[in-house]
Amino acid sequence: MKSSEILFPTTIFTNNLLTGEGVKNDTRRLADVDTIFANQPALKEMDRQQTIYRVSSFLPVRENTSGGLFFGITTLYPGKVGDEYFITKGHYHSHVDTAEFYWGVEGEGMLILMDLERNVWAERMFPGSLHYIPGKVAHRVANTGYRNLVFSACWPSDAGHDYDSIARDGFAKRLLDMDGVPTLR
Ligand code: S6P
Ligand code: ZN
Repeated sequence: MKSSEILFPTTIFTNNLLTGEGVKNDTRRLADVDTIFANQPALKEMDRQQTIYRVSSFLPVRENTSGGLFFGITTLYPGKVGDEYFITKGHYHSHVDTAEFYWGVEGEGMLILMDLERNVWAERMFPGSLHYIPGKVAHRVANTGYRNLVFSACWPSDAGHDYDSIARDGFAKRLLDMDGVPTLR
């Protein structure tokens, strides 16, 4: 019975990291995500052990619970493989109808979106930018700046992640640095 009790939260969110109950931290190194980049010769010259991004997630309920929510914060480091900005792997949701919110916290970047017909577009990310990602839309983020890009996310606990479709078919367009201008090609 929690009636009349005043509780301290079990999970704390400071310095863009989560600590406490239900927290999961993941690190993605270049070696973990190298196949997502187009310029494989450029990649061979790079330190494959360098971290590309970190994800801190608060999973207060079991994966696949209907009606629950998950929360995450991602730090994507600046850098490029050839002309292509560092990006997250990207995914559709396994329950393809489920939506998600992303919002910009620090730095600048681009949210790259692709629908099931493989139309690709992007939204600029900056501190305070808010992005509603509808169901049936794959999503990945690029860091187009010179410092860390930090963004948060909130998604349904029964969304799941379909990484395989993106690993197999990729996004139909890549975000490239064309003379200093981020361009979808
Ligand atoms: C989860 C949410 C984010 C991403 C994170 C890394 O649904 O979209 O927390 O997991 O930004 O991206 P990815 O594509 O490697 O999962
Ligand atoms: Zn998602």
